[in-house]
Amino acid sequence: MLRPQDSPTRETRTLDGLWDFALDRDGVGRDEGWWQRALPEARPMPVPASFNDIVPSREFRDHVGDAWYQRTVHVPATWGGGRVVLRLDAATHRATVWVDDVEVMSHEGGYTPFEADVTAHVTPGAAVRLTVVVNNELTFQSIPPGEPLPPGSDGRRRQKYHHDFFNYAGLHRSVRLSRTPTTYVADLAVTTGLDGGTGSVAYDVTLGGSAAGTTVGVVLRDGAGREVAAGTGASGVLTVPDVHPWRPGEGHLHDLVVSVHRGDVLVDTYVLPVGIRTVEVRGQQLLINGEPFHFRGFSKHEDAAVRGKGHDDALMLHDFELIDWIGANSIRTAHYPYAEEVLDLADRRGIVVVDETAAVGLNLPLSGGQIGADKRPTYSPDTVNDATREVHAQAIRELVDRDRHHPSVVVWCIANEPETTSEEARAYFAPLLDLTRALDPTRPVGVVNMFLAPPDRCRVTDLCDLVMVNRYYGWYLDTGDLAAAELKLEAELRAWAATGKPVFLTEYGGDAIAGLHGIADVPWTEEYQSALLDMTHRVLDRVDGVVGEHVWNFADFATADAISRVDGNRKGVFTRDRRPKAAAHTLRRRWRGLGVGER
Ligand code: GCB
Repeated sequence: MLRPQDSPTRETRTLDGLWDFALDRDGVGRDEGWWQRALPEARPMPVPASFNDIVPSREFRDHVGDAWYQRTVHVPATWGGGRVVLRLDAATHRATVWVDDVEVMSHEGGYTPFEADVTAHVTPGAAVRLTVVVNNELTFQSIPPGEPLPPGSDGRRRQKYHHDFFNYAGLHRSVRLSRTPTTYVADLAVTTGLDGGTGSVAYDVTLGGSAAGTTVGVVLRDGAGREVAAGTGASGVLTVPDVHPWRPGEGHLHDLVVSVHRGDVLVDTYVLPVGIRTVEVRGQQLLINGEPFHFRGFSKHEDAAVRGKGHDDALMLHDFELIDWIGANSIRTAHYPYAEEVLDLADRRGIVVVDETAAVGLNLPLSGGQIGADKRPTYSPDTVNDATREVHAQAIRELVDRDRHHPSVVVWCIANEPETTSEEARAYFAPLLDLTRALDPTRPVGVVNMFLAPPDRCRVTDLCDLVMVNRYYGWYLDTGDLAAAELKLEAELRAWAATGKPVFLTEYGGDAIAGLHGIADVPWTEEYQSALLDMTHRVLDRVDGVVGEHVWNFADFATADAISRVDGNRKGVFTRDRRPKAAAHTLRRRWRGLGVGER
């Protein structure tokens, strides 16, 4: 699925802004056909945003079930004779969409886009009623999983989930209506290569509509707009002598301009930004353009006060400025695919990305922050099962399809901290890893490992291209005893390095309440958080085979209520409103190589 864009042959309109909104408290909207008329007791709701924190009430924050969005859409009179497409960049966790009385699409999964050709249901020059019902229920067959709890004392529905971030829901990203020609560029597959100073761009164009009498041509332009290669035909390989590659820290992009002609008439044109670069795991190194790359950075979250997981350009830009300020070179999209705008910016700024599905919490022994509380097997006919794996496979397909053209993305991460010690886990993950490689043979793929599955017990990491481990020595283990933590972390990382694969510490850190200080090793203080990071870095610098360090987390973020969480998870190096804690300066000194007294 190609993203909508403006071009000489295409036009797009965003439908962002205030929509009408109604919580479906009693779950009656589908039976009563709410899409057929104005929503009952509608109130305004911003798109994009989570609905949870807009209205100051627990009813909104903790709502479980359906929530309805509606607005009027005017279809431009100039759009006659074209193809009209409606696209939602994300609806968390699933949605059904109606144009007037007609159901046009449904989608499962909260973090990837979906679209429908609605040409037959709209009239250029007239308006339609657009209705979207979003549902936030989690089950063992959703990604991420969850399950219903008995109703609360107020009679309201409740649910439990195993991941450590608030279950925000709603229309989190843009909604767009666009017009394309009826013969159009429907899909593009691009693979880049490098051989010394010569780059290559293999391309394959799929046309939609009637291809009769058309010719396809491509032109590749460098960042300055100069034509560096050209080709004819729907597929081929472009060669770029003296290529300017995309590389970490320098997001040089080319534009691949695809043009479809019928005779002399331009039928459609589509422009895809392309970064010419290679990625490879060789021995214990991860190579970008043949050069060893060391990940320095963070896992993040899409999370902010008021708007929850709603995408916001200002916050995104500010975060990238902070990433630059601190000297990081990479991020991980924990624990779900982020807005496509984030990857666009990472491409342009040369920030490297580990791109993750929303498969987090496939681990019942680690439940509600307690280990061993839930005795049920994670993988069984009644819990995570074959149906879950099919939903998971679809999430992987949609992630790869959406993000395969971003040069910033160098690793696919198909799950965070699942249960991986059982034979069932191996049987669950082996086909998913195979699927990811079949979809994209050009990038390494992995599953993030958690501490209950050390090297001698894990049944999944040996199937991965690299070792990705989250470790909280000094926080959840050896709390307050950094000397003990240092010994254990080193022993474990050495054991992972002995597997011969590159080792990436994908999470480490501890909570700190900004402004809380202490002299000795006192957990929750800013000093302790810094000291824990320093301890971890000493270990990382001693162990060969380590290719990356990603701190958990870039910023404090919202979680479900829990006695171990103080208004959310406080492992941020920045507060939720992006003020640096002492740890931010600690990291900046390391990552920018600053000497004593330098700022
Ligand atoms: C983890 C999880 C992450 C949590 C973090 C923590 O291992 O991957 O989602 O937020 O630990 O702070 O407990």
